[in-house]
Amino acid sequence: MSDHTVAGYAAEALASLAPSQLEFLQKLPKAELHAHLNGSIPFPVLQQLANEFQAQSGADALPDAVRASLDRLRHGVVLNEIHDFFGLFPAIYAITSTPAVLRRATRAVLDFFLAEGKDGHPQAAYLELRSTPRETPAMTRRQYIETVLDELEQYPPERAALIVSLDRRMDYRTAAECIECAVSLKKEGRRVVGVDLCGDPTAGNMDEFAEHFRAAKAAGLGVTLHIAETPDCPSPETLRLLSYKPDRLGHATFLDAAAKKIVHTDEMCIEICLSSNLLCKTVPTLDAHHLRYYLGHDHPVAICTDDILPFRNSLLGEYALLMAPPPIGLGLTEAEIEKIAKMGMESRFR
Ligand code: 6MZ
Repeated sequence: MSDHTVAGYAAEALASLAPSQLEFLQKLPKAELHAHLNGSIPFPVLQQLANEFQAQSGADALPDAVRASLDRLRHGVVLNEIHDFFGLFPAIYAITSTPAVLRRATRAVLDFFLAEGKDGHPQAAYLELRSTPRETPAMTRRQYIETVLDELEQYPPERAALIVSLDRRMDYRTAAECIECAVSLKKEGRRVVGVDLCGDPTAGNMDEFAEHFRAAKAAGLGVTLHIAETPDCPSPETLRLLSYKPDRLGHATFLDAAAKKIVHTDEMCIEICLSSNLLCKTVPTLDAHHLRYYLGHDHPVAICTDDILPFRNSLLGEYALLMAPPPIGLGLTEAEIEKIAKMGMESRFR
């Protein structure tokens, strides 16, 4: 498993399964709890949106840097390390910057996860989609969230809900505005169920975020935090984030013993993104993945995709990694996988 660029891990695992194993995974009700909207747009849809953008705004409307990132996404992203990954988003954001385009991108992501596939089953029985509200010349942050919700609420409540993400680089006022929007929209009966902390794992001052997560919890919103995603995430900061009492944690790859103790005591569900961690090279091999540790401790986990656009994976593919025989996958039994899928469903915010 040394030369994987995109899709390799999950695709190889899917290809190694017997038809009956594949059918078992397809039928299994699965929850997708960790998918970033702008990282989950199927590439052909993003390409179509980029073409339309150019047709409307002129051939030179997209800067060279944006075109270069689109080329990387088209050919399959090879990452040397996780910081390479964040540089892809300005290109995607240049395209999804109006309510009309954001709406179409959202619809494509929802369809990817929730519409019935060729096999007669959706990727996910339930999707908690997350996104960072962006202010652009064409929309306010509140309009951004409303646009996503307008599409998401086309699906019944038991199928889809929204998590509002705070980017670690946000200043205090911007993060406060996002939380206020999330809380007020929830009060209005809109389908916002939680808040998230994401972005470059080494950016920002996390002390400043305490109040935001307190306000979110007070309003009854679930809290999930990307935490200890890279080895250079300082331990005091990790403990500080855990003191905000999140319900779930994204990645949690580099928790030390003190942090693990809190995570176990408070039964915080770990959102596991196998392909993402392997492709971003924060985990060297599947065998070394921290999922093994959590399964060994009977600790709640949820299997998730993170960003299907750069990683070219799928929820079915991530489950195939659980089932495929080693070294392609973890070789878990159907009973074990069924239990994992159930943990994911039980860790929903609604
Ligand atoms: C941390 C990530 C991420 O919010 O604009 N994002 N943050 N770690 C990851 N793992 C590899 N993957 C995605 O979706 C894109 C944004 O999600 C965050 C990044 O901040 C990225 O800009 P939205 O819909």
